[in-house]
Amino acid sequence: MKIDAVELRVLKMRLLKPFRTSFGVQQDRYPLLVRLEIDGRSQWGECVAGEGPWYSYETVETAWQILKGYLLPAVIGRDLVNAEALETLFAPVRGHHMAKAAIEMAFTAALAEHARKPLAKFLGGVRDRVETGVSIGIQSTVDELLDNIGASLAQGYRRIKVKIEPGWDVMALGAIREQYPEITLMADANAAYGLDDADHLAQLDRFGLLMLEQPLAAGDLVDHAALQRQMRTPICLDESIESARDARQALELGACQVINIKPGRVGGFAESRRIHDIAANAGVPVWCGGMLETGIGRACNVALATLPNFRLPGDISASDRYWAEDIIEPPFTLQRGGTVSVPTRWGLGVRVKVDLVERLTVRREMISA
Ligand code: NPG
Repeated sequence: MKIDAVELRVLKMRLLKPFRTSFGVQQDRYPLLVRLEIDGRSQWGECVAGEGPWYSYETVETAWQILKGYLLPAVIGRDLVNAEALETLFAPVRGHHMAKAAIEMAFTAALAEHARKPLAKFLGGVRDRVETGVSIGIQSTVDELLDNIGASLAQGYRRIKVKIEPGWDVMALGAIREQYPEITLMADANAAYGLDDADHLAQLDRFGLLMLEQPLAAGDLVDHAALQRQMRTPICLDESIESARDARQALELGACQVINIKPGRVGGFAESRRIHDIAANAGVPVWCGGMLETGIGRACNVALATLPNFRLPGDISASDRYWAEDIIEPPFTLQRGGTVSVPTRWGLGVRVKVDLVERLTVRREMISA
């Protein structure tokens, strides 16, 4: 199959509620969308890069530039038999996995459609529903945090993840456990601590957390291994794992016991699959993270999370958690048991609301050969 042209767009979308992490507060999301033209048909994809270089060095602006300047010229007009062929053409560009993933995932969805399969089946998925949880940002007060958790549980979410940072950890988690001793609870630090905090972090062991996500900096695999030796709570890595090689090295070092796979962070579905397999062979469970995606990225995450070793609930909440109106139809909704249904139509499996996308667009450009 051949990609004839690619349209890049940035949308401006207001989040229903501001989202606060240890990086800062986010009120608006500027999703970077790609629309591949293949055989006269459109195939949409989403880049998960953030507005600033906090979670990763990649941003909406750098992804646009790398796509336009390097990645798209390498693939437009070339015959591509599979996603690996695309990866080979992208390989000379170092890093920039988020920019690469946007194209790889859209192209894979096109391959699925061509093969007349839903994306999940095309990837080798084994489920028709995926378990999901919520990610609750840092709140101003403990009461607000508890209210927020209560509301999420009432909606039917079964796993609660809370963001933590120094000054908002032991006290906040203690208050949660007092009110909700039994819920499935985990914490995400987004790299806010250092190994000097090991004794402090070890206090989290008493809260029976499902896992502690990314306590230390992304590059600190050795320090994560040292921290894991000092804590009972399983450490999960997110920012640290940008490739299958990272996953292999992290597991060899004992740096984590769980891996969060975000296809947008690791370059797409093919690399996600490799990480999934490495973890499965090591007996380590994985789950699918989220990056405040629109329904397009969400559909990709849902499809990936149907693979067998996605054994823990993902951050794949329903569309209405973030958006007044999602840009896809039908929107993702929360189903019984805190799950989201896997689309059954061929390809990406959801319809993009092109009129709405048009109204939300703040920047666009067509790239062709
Ligand atoms: O449900 O999509 C979601 C958000 C889940 O907390 C979430 N994502 O660190 O994993 C993270 C965090 C994040 C969001 C990171 C946006 C970067 C950008």
